Amino acid sequence: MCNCKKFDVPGVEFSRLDSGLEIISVNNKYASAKLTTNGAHIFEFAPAGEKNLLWVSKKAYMEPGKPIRGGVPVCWPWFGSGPKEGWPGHGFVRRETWEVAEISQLPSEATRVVLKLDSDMKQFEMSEFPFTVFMIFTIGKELEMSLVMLNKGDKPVTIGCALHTYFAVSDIRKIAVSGLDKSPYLDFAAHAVSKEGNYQSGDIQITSEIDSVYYPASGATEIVDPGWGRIITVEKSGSDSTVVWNPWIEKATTMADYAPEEYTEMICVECANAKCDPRILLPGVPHQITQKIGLK
Ligand code: TA6
Repeated sequence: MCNCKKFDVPGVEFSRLDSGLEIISVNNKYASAKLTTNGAHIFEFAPAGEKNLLWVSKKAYMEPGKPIRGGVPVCWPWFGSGPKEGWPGHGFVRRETWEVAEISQLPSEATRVVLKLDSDMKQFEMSEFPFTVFMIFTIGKELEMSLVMLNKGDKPVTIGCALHTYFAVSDIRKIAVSGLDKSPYLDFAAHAVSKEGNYQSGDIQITSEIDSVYYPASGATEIVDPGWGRIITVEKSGSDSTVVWNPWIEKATTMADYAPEEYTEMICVECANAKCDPRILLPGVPHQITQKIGLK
């Protein structure tokens, strides 16, 4: 049965792009949002009267089976390079079509969307253990999203993950990211003097490529954007590492789904279990990472 028939919730519509990508559009009194079952990927969240807080490249692939350059890619069950030769970066679930498990209107009139991917659904060649993952979105004045992961196997497994959020900004050269002062970080930028032994001093201001994994970093961050007169707040739980990334122009030219001049328009601030913050999933014991984004 088509999802549109199964979930008749006020303000929720299903559609499909020419590419076949299934889109779930949500409009309620608090905000509008768009997500796709491809990768359980949200790519629009605009509080009422505001612009989209999320950035999407104008060259993004909007096709089933491909990750979308922008919005919030769901990176799981690994962060960064694949554990085996030829396995894609940032895990495989962002390339899979997730099932719509639930859509409902909460008493607050916020909209809840739950998407599910289960290893019983199909044989995932890159899955080394049976699993169920859920993405739970609550679309209200703020966007809350949780990645809930369950190891259905009989032995512990180690995972990495991230909610790889691309935030829209007026100009990368004029913003600041606060909340990571004094945090140690690994520096993966091409120009890094040393990958290790770095400590953040004050707010992050960006004048070249940044590709930093802050750890320990379990607190909230803010993206201060004077150009658009707004401060985006990012609260999180279940995550002790925060990733900050902007490719700058050089790296931007290496990505087919990213127009080089777009580097000024975005900043990634990612709620993660990345690098020094892997998690061990015990059989049958769920772990979740949650982020809540909004405007101050
Ligand atoms: O989160 C930062 C990062 O790991 C960067 O190193 C860069 O690779 C970015 O993710 C984008 O990765 P993707 O696989 O989505 O192109």
